[in-house]
Amino acid sequence: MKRNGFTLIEMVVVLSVIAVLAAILFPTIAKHITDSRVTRATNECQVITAAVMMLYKDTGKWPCTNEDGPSGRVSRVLTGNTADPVPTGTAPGARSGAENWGSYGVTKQLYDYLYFNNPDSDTGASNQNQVSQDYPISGEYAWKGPYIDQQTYVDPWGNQYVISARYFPGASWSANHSVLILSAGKDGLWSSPFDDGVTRLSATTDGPYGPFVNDGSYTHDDIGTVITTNN
Ligand SMILES: [Ca+2]
Ligand SMILES: [Ca+2]
Ligand SMILES: [Ca+2]
Repeated sequence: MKRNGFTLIEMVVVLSVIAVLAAILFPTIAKHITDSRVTRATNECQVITAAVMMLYKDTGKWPCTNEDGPSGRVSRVLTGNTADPVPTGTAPGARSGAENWGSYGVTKQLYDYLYFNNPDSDTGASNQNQVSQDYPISGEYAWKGPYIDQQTYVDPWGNQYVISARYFPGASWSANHSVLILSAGKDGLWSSPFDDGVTRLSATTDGPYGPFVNDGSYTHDDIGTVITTNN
């Protein structure tokens, strides 16, 4: 008997097999994509952390700006262009102060410390290397950047990373707080307390929590690193 194409039964069998394979593989593939994004975010946080440490080694200054900077201490350092989004929402069960990652105080862009020599209140390449306003460019504490090989960083979900620069050493409130560089993660919502640090992690009333310690009482997908400052 001569055959033309497939029988209905054959088509049903083939489509069923495809459907089963897709059902099996899709969650695996989706998880793999998510994992690779988490890895990228973690790597970028580490790259930025290393660059901040190099800046400090050369200039003796943290990217928080007090004596050199805009009026008011910088509370947050953002890593993208000013137009790139910074999440403002908080996730269900977010810790107290999580909203500060999206809104707190005076902000400045990371590239004004690590890519351009411009820690004062203005912004961008055209305002760098100003004598007595920006880092010195000669002498023992000279700025020797760029410390990063790209001007801006946004996380794998399109949002800026945020550094809790308020807690770099140099202000009375910075003691016993960790400086974090943090991504809001896949959900684009903040869960971690802005002032997460030594005090909060050791307080029995608070319990252990934060971006890296989870007591199981809440879930979050924030990603970040700690910048160790010895304060
Ligand atoms: Ca200036
Ligand atoms: Ca400047
Ligand atoms: Ca999150």
